[in-house]
Amino acid sequence: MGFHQTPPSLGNQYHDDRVLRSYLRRTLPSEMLAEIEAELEALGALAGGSLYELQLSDRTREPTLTQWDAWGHRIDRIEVTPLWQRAATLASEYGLIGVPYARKHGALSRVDQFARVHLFHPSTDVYTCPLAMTDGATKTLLAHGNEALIARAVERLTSRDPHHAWTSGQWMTERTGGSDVGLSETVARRDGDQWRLYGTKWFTSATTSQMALTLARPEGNPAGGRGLALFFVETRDAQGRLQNIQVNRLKDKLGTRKVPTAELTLDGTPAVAVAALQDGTRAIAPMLNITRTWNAVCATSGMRRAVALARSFAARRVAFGAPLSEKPLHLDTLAGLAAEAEAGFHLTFRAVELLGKEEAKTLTPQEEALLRLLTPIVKLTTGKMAVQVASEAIESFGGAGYVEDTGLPTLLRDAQVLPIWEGTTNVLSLDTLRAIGRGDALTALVDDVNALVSTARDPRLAALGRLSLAAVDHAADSARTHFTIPGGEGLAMLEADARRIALTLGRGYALALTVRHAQWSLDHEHDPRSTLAAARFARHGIDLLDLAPSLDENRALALDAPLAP
Ligand code: MFK
Repeated sequence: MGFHQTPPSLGNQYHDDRVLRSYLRRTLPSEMLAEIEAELEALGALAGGSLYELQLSDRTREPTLTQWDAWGHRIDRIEVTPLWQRAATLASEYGLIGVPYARKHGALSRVDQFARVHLFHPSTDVYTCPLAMTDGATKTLLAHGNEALIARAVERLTSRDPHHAWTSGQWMTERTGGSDVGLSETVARRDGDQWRLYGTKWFTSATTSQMALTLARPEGNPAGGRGLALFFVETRDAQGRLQNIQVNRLKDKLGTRKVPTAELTLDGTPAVAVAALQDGTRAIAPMLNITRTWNAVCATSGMRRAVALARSFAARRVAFGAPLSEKPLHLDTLAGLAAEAEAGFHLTFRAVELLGKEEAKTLTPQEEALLRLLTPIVKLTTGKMAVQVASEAIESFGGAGYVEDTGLPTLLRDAQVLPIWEGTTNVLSLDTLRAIGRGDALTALVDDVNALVSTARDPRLAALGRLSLAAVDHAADSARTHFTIPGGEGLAMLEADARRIALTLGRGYALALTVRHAQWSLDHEHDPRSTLAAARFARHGIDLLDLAPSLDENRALALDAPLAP
């Protein structure tokens, strides 16, 4: 018998997603679920059917950049692949940006939107990148209240008509680096009654967008983030020509190969100030917080896809005399992946719920502090999970997972960007500390964990709830203790522990949310699977702060330097 295997297949990705469906049953009023369910089913059918087939057949195509036409004109035309063209149409038609701004279902409109994104993302090779930025730009324009720009762009950004809709870029990263944005070198100069931008943007995702929000330093402004200002740019003029923008090249990246990420030179690009001519990093923060939420949703839905494919394969692949789905060790591996995916889902959708409440203006002050803290935590926690799950999932296919024409390696490549863009794990751990340092976000988080786990009546869930509370308490105490140590020593210790603190808060909160859902599922669905997910997730480790090294130990090990006696 030769090495012939049956490939994995996907069914309707809404029907098959127990976690999503159970969550929506708990969270949404039944009339709302009945109203949106036809669209979720249709998206689920596409995601597991024709869109998935198109994704597989589109695998080797990549965006192209044509810099010159035959007659010597600089044109810098980027063409995206058929999968992305189809994804753009579907994104508008299914309201992936329109739904939360129409706000038909009040605070739950964000849950509606991100349930759609959860189904859409894994079959569209990261078309969610321009969508995330489009959502972020919409939110940012609305937050700053610049009526002329709102009138010009928001209706297009949120349009459900694919022929009318715009997407937006978010041009932040320069040659000086992506994390320390305050170093940006792009200059804004006045030209009569408008601004013109001069500089190089080193990473600009999805450069085919009709507009972008970007940062530049108005001439004469001081250095640092405070001296930057937030600008609105339309990429093309009324004749369709790029507005003094040159596309130098497309980036040759490890993953997100369908995303046309470019290096741009702006040489007098007309721009409009979105807000005050200073405090640019603060001004763009609403955009960052939206794209970070998208990142978490996409991390979670990518995990769900990896699990779905691995499950399908396990039922078909026979080795050592039986399907993998009958092998205890293989099942143990898949159970671990499913647990991570479920806990990541509940963590992410908690942030989604709070975002919806913020926009419906129904957040309490405690929830406001919680949302600010949760956004970086959710992004960094799920980004790390997504890489581990993708790596383990492709391993579960053996050699087939390492072979390009199965389509499986893309799972890992596209997961690997999630802990990097929109703030690396370390930058977001520091942002977590920034959020902790303001207001009483930690108390809000600990109180919420207390409330969530107090719903657990099942003895196993109650024990898991105590574990979650102990971990979150430990992280909160650790952060507070460092803050109280005088001098620079406490802050240095805090910074060294920042990732452990953030991940312990993230995993602890994810466990509490899964426990709460599991109790509901036991009560209303008589389904123990979320309980099993909570228990398995806990076994992977929640409290990462035990036995944290000292600063001197870290230095010795990291730099291979002698340890001071
Ligand atoms: C599949 C999903 C797709 C996802 C979309 C993908 C698109 C990819 C495109 C990109 O990758 S774009 C590049 C993304 N870049 C980043 O995320 C930057 C990462 N670096 C940071 O986040 C740094 O922390 C930061 C640039 C914000 C540091 O800049 P500064 O100027 O040193 O900030 P500073 O002084 O700490 O903060 C300035 C103000 O902003 C402060 O407020 P005040 O002025 O009132 O004191 C901060 O509190 C506020 N701020 C910073 N981050 C905030 C925030 N406020 C709210 N939320 C935040 N996240």
